[in-house]
Amino acid sequence: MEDLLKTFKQSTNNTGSLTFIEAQRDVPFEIKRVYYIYNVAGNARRGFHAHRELKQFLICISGSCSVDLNDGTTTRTVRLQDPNIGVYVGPKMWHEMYDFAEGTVLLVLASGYYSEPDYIRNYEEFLQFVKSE
Ligand code: T46
Repeated sequence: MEDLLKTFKQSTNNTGSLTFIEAQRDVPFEIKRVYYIYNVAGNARRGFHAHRELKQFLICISGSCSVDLNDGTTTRTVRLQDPNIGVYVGPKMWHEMYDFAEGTVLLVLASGYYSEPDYIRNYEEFLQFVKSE
């Protein structure tokens, strides 16, 4: 699995920090949707799906969480805990998010509008989909 973590540009001075992300420059797609996940209980696990076509970047802009990324062969775990570091979650990547610290806000930049048919929520179906490509 190639390196999926990306450090975004940051401007810091004595008044604070500012991170900026430009579509098709800092992320390899046009951003069509932004959503964020918050108020997550520390013992909750989310995700449990892959996308057929959607490309996304996940960034913990506050707090921290862990993300398991599984391409059908290899599973990698990343800990997101820096507001200027994101993880790329492309198509055909089973992902689960867990171990959310209290107050965490997980920001997601997505290449497409919400589309339930783009989700594969069954793990066996995911493995079949990966093999068939
Ligand atoms: C993903 C991970 C990282 C909408 O109606 N519109 C939206 O744009 C989104 C993202 C979700 N929803 C609805 C669908 C469900 O009824 O909100 C509900 C919760 O979504 P879900 O259970 O899929 O949430 P997560 O945290 O498991 O997954 C989300 C994204 O859905 C998913 O695309 O990759 O975050």
